Amino acid sequence: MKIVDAKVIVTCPGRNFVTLKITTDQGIYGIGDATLNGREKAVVSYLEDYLVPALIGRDPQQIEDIWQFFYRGAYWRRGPVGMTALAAIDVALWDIKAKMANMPLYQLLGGKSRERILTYTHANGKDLDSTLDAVRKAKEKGYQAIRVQCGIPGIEKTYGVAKGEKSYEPADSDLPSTEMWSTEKYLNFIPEVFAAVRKEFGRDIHLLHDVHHRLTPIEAARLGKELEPFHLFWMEDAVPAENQESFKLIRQHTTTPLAVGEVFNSIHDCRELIQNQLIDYIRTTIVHAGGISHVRRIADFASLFNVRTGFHGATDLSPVCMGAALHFDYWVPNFGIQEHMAHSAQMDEVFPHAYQFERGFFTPGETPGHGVDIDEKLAAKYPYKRASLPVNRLEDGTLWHW
Ligand code: CS2
Ligand code: MG
Repeated sequence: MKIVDAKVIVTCPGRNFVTLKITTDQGIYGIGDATLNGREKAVVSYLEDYLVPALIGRDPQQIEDIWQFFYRGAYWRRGPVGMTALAAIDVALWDIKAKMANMPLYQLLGGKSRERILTYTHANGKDLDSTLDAVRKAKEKGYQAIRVQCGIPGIEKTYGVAKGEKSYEPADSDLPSTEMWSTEKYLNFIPEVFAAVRKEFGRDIHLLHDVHHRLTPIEAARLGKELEPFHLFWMEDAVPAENQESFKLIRQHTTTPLAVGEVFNSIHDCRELIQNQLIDYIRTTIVHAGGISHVRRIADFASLFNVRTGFHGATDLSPVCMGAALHFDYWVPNFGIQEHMAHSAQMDEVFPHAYQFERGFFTPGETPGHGVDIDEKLAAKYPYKRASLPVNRLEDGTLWHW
Protein backbone atom coordinates (compact mmCIF):
# COMPACT_ATOMS: atom_id res chain seq x y z
CA MET A 1 0.00 0.00 0.00
CA LYS A 2 1.29 3.46 -0.90
CA ILE A 3 0.62 7.12 -0.21
CA VAL A 4 -0.07 8.73 -3.60
CA ASP A 5 -1.07 12.23 -2.56
CA ALA A 6 -0.86 14.56 0.44
CA LYS A 7 -2.65 17.85 0.04
CA VAL A 8 -2.58 20.83 2.40
CA ILE A 9 -5.94 22.61 2.51
CA VAL A 10 -6.20 26.10 4.00
CA THR A 11 -9.64 27.53 4.70
CA CYS A 12 -11.11 30.39 6.71
CA PRO A 13 -14.79 29.79 7.45
CA GLY A 14 -14.71 32.46 10.17
CA ARG A 15 -11.18 31.59 11.30
CA ASN A 16 -8.19 29.91 9.69
CA PHE A 17 -7.77 26.14 9.63
CA VAL A 18 -5.07 24.05 7.98
CA THR A 19 -5.88 20.43 7.09
CA LEU A 20 -3.73 17.69 5.60
CA LYS A 21 -5.45 15.10 3.40
CA ILE A 22 -3.44 11.95 2.66
CA THR A 23 -4.68 9.67 -0.13
CA THR A 24 -3.56 6.08 -0.73
CA ASP A 25 -3.33 3.99 -3.88
CA GLN A 26 -6.37 2.05 -2.59
CA GLY A 27 -8.51 5.16 -2.61
CA ILE A 28 -8.77 5.40 1.18
CA TYR A 29 -7.87 8.82 2.54
CA GLY A 30 -7.28 10.26 5.99
CA ILE A 31 -7.23 13.82 7.30
CA GLY A 32 -5.30 15.56 10.07
CA ASP A 33 -5.50 19.05 11.60
CA ALA A 34 -2.38 21.23 11.11
CA THR A 35 -3.66 24.52 12.53
CA LEU A 36 -1.22 26.63 14.55
CA ASN A 37 -3.13 29.76 15.48
CA GLY A 38 -1.53 32.93 14.08
CA ARG A 39 1.33 30.98 12.43
CA GLU A 40 -0.70 28.87 9.99
CA LYS A 41 1.42 29.45 6.88
CA ALA A 42 4.61 28.35 8.63
CA VAL A 43 3.10 24.87 9.04
CA VAL A 44 1.79 24.90 5.46
CA SER A 45 5.32 25.53 4.18
CA TYR A 46 6.85 22.99 6.56
CA LEU A 47 4.48 20.37 5.20
CA GLU A 48 4.49 21.31 1.52
CA ASP A 49 8.18 22.10 1.15
CA TYR A 50 9.71 19.43 3.38
CA LEU A 51 7.48 16.63 4.71
CA VAL A 52 5.01 15.92 1.91
CA PRO A 53 7.69 15.24 -0.76
CA ALA A 54 9.25 12.65 1.57
CA LEU A 55 5.87 11.12 2.40
CA ILE A 56 4.73 10.24 -1.11
CA GLY A 57 5.36 6.60 -1.94
CA ARG A 58 5.59 5.43 1.70
CA ASP A 59 3.42 2.70 3.16
CA PRO A 60 0.69 4.50 5.23
CA GLN A 61 0.39 1.47 7.50
CA GLN A 62 3.81 2.18 9.04
CA ILE A 63 2.63 5.02 11.27
CA GLU A 64 5.36 4.58 13.88
CA ASP A 65 8.22 4.39 11.39
CA ILE A 66 6.95 7.45 9.52
CA TRP A 67 6.66 9.32 12.83
CA GLN A 68 10.23 8.41 13.81
CA PHE A 69 11.49 9.28 10.32
CA PHE A 70 10.13 12.82 10.50
CA TYR A 71 11.01 13.36 14.17
CA ARG A 72 14.54 11.95 14.34
CA GLY A 73 15.22 12.52 10.68
CA ALA A 74 14.56 16.27 10.84
CA TYR A 75 17.71 16.76 12.93
CA TRP A 76 15.99 19.93 14.31
CA ARG A 77 13.52 18.27 16.63
CA ARG A 78 10.41 19.48 18.43
CA GLY A 79 9.02 23.02 18.28
CA PRO A 80 5.38 23.99 17.59
CA VAL A 81 5.69 24.25 13.79
CA GLY A 82 7.39 20.89 13.27
CA MET A 83 5.28 19.03 15.83
CA THR A 84 2.02 20.42 14.40
CA ALA A 85 3.01 19.32 10.90
CA LEU A 86 3.97 15.89 12.23
CA ALA A 87 0.67 15.66 14.12
CA ALA A 88 -1.29 16.27 10.92
CA ILE A 89 0.49 13.36 9.20
CA ASP A 90 0.09 11.10 12.23
CA VAL A 91 -3.64 11.76 12.67
CA ALA A 92 -4.33 11.32 8.94
CA LEU A 93 -2.51 7.96 9.06
CA TRP A 94 -4.46 6.79 12.13
CA ASP A 95 -7.63 7.83 10.30
CA ILE A 96 -6.58 5.68 7.32
CA LYS A 97 -5.69 2.70 9.52
CA ALA A 98 -9.01 2.83 11.34
CA LYS A 99 -10.90 3.13 8.05
CA MET A 100 -8.99 0.10 6.72
CA ALA A 101 -9.95 -1.84 9.83
CA ASN A 102 -13.52 -0.54 9.40
CA MET A 103 -13.45 0.59 13.03
CA PRO A 104 -13.92 3.85 14.88
CA LEU A 105 -10.47 5.01 15.96
CA TYR A 106 -11.10 4.47 19.69
CA GLN A 107 -11.41 0.73 19.01
CA LEU A 108 -7.89 0.61 17.57
CA LEU A 109 -6.55 2.46 20.61
CA GLY A 110 -7.93 -0.22 22.95
CA GLY A 111 -11.67 0.35 23.09
CA LYS A 112 -13.72 2.71 25.19
CA SER A 113 -13.01 3.15 28.90
CA ARG A 114 -16.16 5.21 29.58
CA GLU A 115 -19.63 5.79 28.20
CA ARG A 116 -19.38 9.55 27.70
CA ILE A 117 -16.79 12.28 27.80
CA LEU A 118 -17.02 15.05 30.40
CA THR A 119 -16.56 18.40 28.70
CA TYR A 120 -16.20 21.95 29.94
CA THR A 121 -17.30 25.07 28.17
CA HIS A 122 -16.54 28.76 28.67
CA ALA A 123 -18.60 31.35 30.52
CA ASN A 124 -17.19 34.82 29.93
CA GLY A 125 -18.57 38.22 30.87
CA LYS A 126 -17.38 41.79 30.80
CA ASP A 127 -18.51 42.22 34.41
CA LEU A 128 -19.73 40.05 37.26
CA ASP A 129 -23.42 40.17 36.29
CA SER A 130 -22.85 39.16 32.69
CA THR A 131 -20.47 36.42 33.86
CA LEU A 132 -23.16 35.01 36.16
CA ASP A 133 -25.57 35.12 33.19
CA ALA A 134 -23.08 33.25 31.03
CA VAL A 135 -22.70 30.55 33.71
CA ARG A 136 -26.48 30.24 33.87
CA LYS A 137 -26.70 29.80 30.08
CA ALA A 138 -23.97 27.17 30.05
CA LYS A 139 -25.77 25.28 32.83
CA GLU A 140 -28.98 25.40 30.83
CA LYS A 141 -27.19 23.69 27.94
CA GLY A 142 -26.38 20.89 30.37
CA TYR A 143 -22.69 21.59 31.03
CA GLN A 144 -21.52 20.26 34.37
CA ALA A 145 -18.09 21.88 34.11
CA ILE A 146 -17.65 25.56 33.28
CA ARG A 147 -14.59 27.74 32.82
CA VAL A 148 -15.26 31.17 34.27
CA GLN A 149 -13.46 34.31 33.01
CA CYS A 150 -14.54 37.84 33.89
CA GLY A 151 -13.61 41.40 32.91
CA ILE A 152 -11.56 43.06 35.65
CA PRO A 153 -12.66 46.49 36.87
CA GLY A 154 -10.11 49.02 35.66
CA ILE A 155 -8.64 46.79 32.92
CA GLU A 156 -9.97 47.57 29.48
CA LYS A 157 -9.91 44.07 27.95
CA THR A 158 -9.29 40.83 29.76
CA TYR A 159 -8.32 37.41 28.46
CA GLY A 160 -11.26 35.25 27.46
CA VAL A 161 -13.81 38.06 27.38
CA ALA A 162 -15.44 38.69 23.99
CA LYS A 163 -15.72 42.07 22.27
CA GLY A 164 -19.39 43.12 22.14
CA GLU A 165 -21.95 40.40 21.43
CA LYS A 166 -19.71 38.18 19.29
CA SER A 167 -18.43 34.91 20.72
CA TYR A 168 -14.87 35.02 22.02
CA GLU A 169 -12.19 34.59 19.37
CA PRO A 170 -8.57 35.03 20.45
CA ALA A 171 -7.02 35.90 17.04
CA ASP A 172 -8.85 39.19 16.76
CA SER A 173 -6.96 41.36 14.24
CA ASP A 174 -4.64 41.35 11.21
CA LEU A 175 -1.57 42.35 13.22
CA PRO A 176 -1.42 41.82 17.01
CA SER A 177 -3.74 44.11 18.96
CA THR A 178 -2.60 45.34 22.37
CA GLU A 179 -4.35 44.53 25.62
CA MET A 180 -3.63 45.93 29.07
CA TRP A 181 -2.82 43.96 32.16
CA SER A 182 -2.65 44.67 35.88
CA THR A 183 -1.78 41.75 38.12
CA GLU A 184 -2.84 43.70 41.23
CA LYS A 185 -6.35 44.45 39.92
CA TYR A 186 -6.76 40.87 38.70
CA LEU A 187 -5.63 39.26 41.95
CA ASN A 188 -7.86 41.50 44.03
CA PHE A 189 -10.95 40.73 41.96
CA ILE A 190 -10.92 37.07 40.89
CA PRO A 191 -11.63 35.51 44.32
CA GLU A 192 -14.77 37.71 44.51
CA VAL A 193 -15.91 36.32 41.16
CA PHE A 194 -15.66 32.71 42.33
CA ALA A 195 -17.31 33.56 45.65
CA ALA A 196 -20.25 35.04 43.72
CA VAL A 197 -20.49 32.07 41.32
CA ARG A 198 -20.50 29.54 44.17
CA LYS A 199 -23.05 31.62 46.08
CA GLU A 200 -25.37 31.72 43.06
CA PHE A 201 -24.94 28.18 41.72
CA GLY A 202 -23.87 26.11 44.70
CA ARG A 203 -21.30 23.34 44.92
CA ASP A 204 -22.80 20.98 42.39
CA ILE A 205 -20.89 22.25 39.36
CA HIS A 206 -17.22 22.02 38.34
CA LEU A 207 -15.57 25.43 37.99
CA LEU A 208 -12.35 26.07 36.10
CA HIS A 209 -10.26 29.18 35.53
CA ASP A 210 -7.52 30.08 33.02
CA VAL A 211 -4.85 32.51 34.24
CA HIS A 212 -3.22 32.50 30.79
CA HIS A 213 0.40 32.56 32.00
CA ARG A 214 0.15 35.98 33.61
CA LEU A 215 1.43 35.52 37.16
CA THR A 216 4.73 34.90 38.87
CA PRO A 217 4.97 31.72 40.97
CA ILE A 218 4.38 33.49 44.29
CA GLU A 219 1.39 35.38 42.86
CA ALA A 220 -0.01 32.11 41.50
CA ALA A 221 0.46 30.58 44.95
CA ARG A 222 -1.56 33.43 46.47
CA LEU A 223 -4.37 33.05 43.94
CA GLY A 224 -4.49 29.27 44.34
CA LYS A 225 -4.73 29.68 48.10
CA GLU A 226 -7.45 32.32 47.94
CA LEU A 227 -9.49 30.18 45.54
CA GLU A 228 -9.30 27.10 47.79
CA PRO A 229 -12.67 27.71 49.51
CA PHE A 230 -14.38 27.58 46.08
CA HIS A 231 -12.93 24.16 45.17
CA LEU A 232 -11.95 24.70 41.56
CA PHE A 233 -11.65 21.73 39.20
CA TRP A 234 -8.43 23.44 38.11
CA MET A 235 -6.43 26.64 37.84
CA GLU A 236 -4.87 26.67 34.37
CA ASP A 237 -1.56 28.06 33.11
CA ALA A 238 -0.95 30.10 36.25
CA VAL A 239 2.61 30.99 35.16
CA PRO A 240 4.59 30.67 31.93
CA ALA A 241 5.94 27.11 32.01
CA GLU A 242 9.32 27.46 30.34
CA ASN A 243 10.69 26.92 33.83
CA GLN A 244 9.07 23.71 35.02
CA GLU A 245 10.76 24.07 38.43
CA SER A 246 8.69 27.15 39.21
CA PHE A 247 5.67 24.96 39.86
CA LYS A 248 7.34 23.61 43.00
CA LEU A 249 6.74 26.93 44.67
CA ILE A 250 3.06 27.07 43.67
CA ARG A 251 2.53 23.47 44.74
CA GLN A 252 4.00 24.07 48.21
CA HIS A 253 1.33 26.67 48.93
CA THR A 254 -1.96 25.48 47.53
CA THR A 255 -4.25 22.50 47.11
CA THR A 256 -6.04 24.08 44.13
CA PRO A 257 -5.49 21.56 41.30
CA LEU A 258 -3.17 22.76 38.52
CA ALA A 259 -3.52 22.30 34.75
CA VAL A 260 -0.80 23.14 32.23
CA GLY A 261 0.33 22.40 28.72
CA GLU A 262 -1.72 23.75 25.82
CA VAL A 263 1.41 25.36 24.36
CA PHE A 264 3.65 22.33 24.90
CA ASN A 265 4.61 20.21 21.94
CA SER A 266 6.58 17.31 23.40
CA ILE A 267 6.89 15.05 26.41
CA HIS A 268 10.10 16.88 27.29
CA ASP A 269 8.15 20.09 27.96
CA CYS A 270 6.23 18.40 30.79
CA ARG A 271 8.48 15.58 32.00
CA GLU A 272 9.52 17.31 35.23
CA LEU A 273 6.05 18.67 35.89
CA ILE A 274 4.65 15.16 35.65
CA GLN A 275 7.30 13.08 37.37
CA ASN A 276 7.54 15.50 40.30
CA GLN A 277 3.74 15.54 40.57
CA LEU A 278 3.68 19.31 40.23
CA ILE A 279 0.48 19.32 38.17
CA ASP A 280 -2.82 17.46 38.13
CA TYR A 281 -3.88 17.79 34.49
CA ILE A 282 -1.86 17.81 31.29
CA ARG A 283 -3.51 19.83 28.50
CA THR A 284 -1.14 19.11 25.64
CA THR A 285 -3.33 17.98 22.79
CA ILE A 286 -3.03 16.02 19.59
CA VAL A 287 -2.60 18.77 16.98
CA HIS A 288 0.27 20.59 18.68
CA ALA A 289 2.24 17.65 20.03
CA GLY A 290 3.00 15.23 17.25
CA GLY A 291 -0.40 13.55 17.00
CA ILE A 292 -1.88 10.48 18.63
CA SER A 293 1.42 8.57 18.57
CA HIS A 294 3.20 11.12 20.76
CA VAL A 295 0.33 12.27 22.99
CA ARG A 296 -0.30 8.63 23.84
CA ARG A 297 3.25 8.49 25.24
CA ILE A 298 2.61 11.63 27.31
CA ALA A 299 -0.67 10.23 28.67
CA ASP A 300 0.87 6.87 29.57
CA PHE A 301 3.75 8.57 31.34
CA ALA A 302 1.32 10.88 33.17
CA SER A 303 -0.76 7.92 34.33
CA LEU A 304 2.21 6.69 36.41
CA PHE A 305 2.01 9.89 38.47
CA ASN A 306 -1.76 10.31 38.80
CA VAL A 307 -1.80 13.13 36.28
CA ARG A 308 -4.90 13.12 34.09
CA THR A 309 -5.60 14.53 30.63
CA GLY A 310 -7.50 17.77 30.02
CA PHE A 311 -7.10 18.45 26.32
CA HIS A 312 -7.07 21.95 24.91
CA GLY A 313 -10.17 22.43 22.74
CA ALA A 314 -10.44 26.11 21.80
CA THR A 315 -11.96 27.13 18.43
CA ASP A 316 -8.51 27.35 16.83
CA LEU A 317 -8.25 23.57 17.09
CA SER A 318 -10.29 22.39 14.12
CA PRO A 319 -13.13 19.85 14.26
CA VAL A 320 -10.57 17.35 12.90
CA CYS A 321 -8.52 17.73 16.08
CA MET A 322 -11.69 17.63 18.19
CA GLY A 323 -12.76 14.35 16.55
CA ALA A 324 -9.37 12.72 17.08
CA ALA A 325 -9.21 14.04 20.65
CA LEU A 326 -12.63 12.60 21.49
CA HIS A 327 -11.61 9.12 20.30
CA PHE A 328 -8.52 9.45 22.48
CA ASP A 329 -10.60 10.67 25.45
CA TYR A 330 -12.98 7.73 25.06
CA TRP A 331 -10.08 5.32 25.43
CA VAL A 332 -7.43 6.94 27.65
CA PRO A 333 -7.59 5.40 31.15
CA ASN A 334 -6.35 8.56 32.92
CA PHE A 335 -8.89 10.87 31.31
CA GLY A 336 -9.78 14.03 33.22
CA ILE A 337 -11.87 16.38 31.09
CA GLN A 338 -12.11 17.78 27.53
CA GLU A 339 -12.38 21.48 26.67
CA HIS A 340 -15.11 22.46 24.22
CA MET A 341 -15.44 25.87 22.63
CA ALA A 342 -18.15 25.50 20.01
CA HIS A 343 -17.29 26.03 16.34
CA SER A 344 -19.70 28.13 14.27
CA ALA A 345 -22.29 26.48 11.98
CA GLN A 346 -20.16 27.58 9.00
CA MET A 347 -17.09 25.78 10.41
CA ASP A 348 -19.10 22.64 11.18
CA GLU A 349 -20.38 22.65 7.60
CA VAL A 350 -16.85 22.64 6.19
CA PHE A 351 -15.92 19.80 8.56
CA PRO A 352 -18.86 17.36 8.77
CA HIS A 353 -18.34 15.15 11.81
CA ALA A 354 -19.69 12.14 13.65
CA TYR A 355 -19.08 13.36 17.21
CA GLN A 356 -22.09 14.38 19.21
CA PHE A 357 -22.87 16.55 22.19
CA GLU A 358 -25.52 15.76 24.73
CA ARG A 359 -26.05 17.67 27.95
CA GLY A 360 -22.44 18.41 28.84
CA PHE A 361 -20.92 15.22 27.44
CA PHE A 362 -19.55 14.14 24.07
CA THR A 363 -19.35 10.80 22.29
CA PRO A 364 -17.04 10.35 19.27
CA GLY A 365 -19.48 8.41 17.09
CA GLU A 366 -19.10 5.02 15.41
CA THR A 367 -17.95 6.08 11.92
CA PRO A 368 -14.77 4.25 10.85
CA GLY A 369 -11.71 6.48 11.34
CA HIS A 370 -11.91 9.59 13.51
CA GLY A 371 -15.23 10.47 11.95
CA VAL A 372 -14.39 13.96 10.66
CA ASP A 373 -14.25 14.89 6.99
CA ILE A 374 -13.61 18.06 4.98
CA ASP A 375 -15.89 19.45 2.29
CA GLU A 376 -13.18 20.68 -0.06
CA LYS A 377 -15.51 22.60 -2.38
CA LEU A 378 -16.95 24.56 0.50
CA ALA A 379 -13.50 25.02 2.07
CA ALA A 380 -12.28 26.62 -1.19
CA LYS A 381 -14.89 29.35 -0.81
CA TYR A 382 -13.19 30.73 2.29
CA PRO A 383 -9.68 32.04 1.48
CA TYR A 384 -7.00 32.45 4.15
CA LYS A 385 -7.05 35.71 6.06
CA ARG A 386 -4.14 36.58 8.32
CA ALA A 387 -5.23 36.89 11.95
CA SER A 388 -3.00 37.42 14.97
CA LEU A 389 -3.29 36.80 18.68
CA PRO A 390 -3.02 39.92 20.87
CA VAL A 391 -0.10 41.00 23.03
CA ASN A 392 -0.31 42.30 26.58
CA ARG A 393 1.27 45.36 28.15
CA LEU A 394 1.37 46.39 31.78
CA GLU A 395 -0.05 49.79 32.65
CA ASP A 396 3.44 51.35 32.41
CA GLY A 397 3.91 49.94 28.89
CA THR A 398 6.05 46.87 29.67
CA LEU A 399 5.36 43.95 27.34
CA TRP A 400 3.84 41.07 29.34
CA HIS A 401 2.68 37.49 28.73
CA TRP A 402 -0.57 37.16 26.83
C1 CS2 B 1 -7.04 29.12 25.76
C2 CS2 B 1 -7.08 29.34 24.31
O1 CS2 B 1 -8.72 27.50 25.49
C3 CS2 B 1 -7.84 27.92 26.21
O2 CS2 B 1 -7.59 27.48 27.32
O3 CS2 B 1 -5.94 29.36 26.49
O4 CS2 B 1 -8.21 30.09 24.06
C4 CS2 B 1 -5.88 30.03 23.68
O5 CS2 B 1 -5.84 31.35 24.02
C5 CS2 B 1 -5.96 29.87 22.21
O6 CS2 B 1 -6.16 28.54 21.89
C6 CS2 B 1 -4.71 30.42 21.55
O7 CS2 B 1 -4.60 29.96 20.28
MG1 MG C 1 -5.80 28.04 28.17
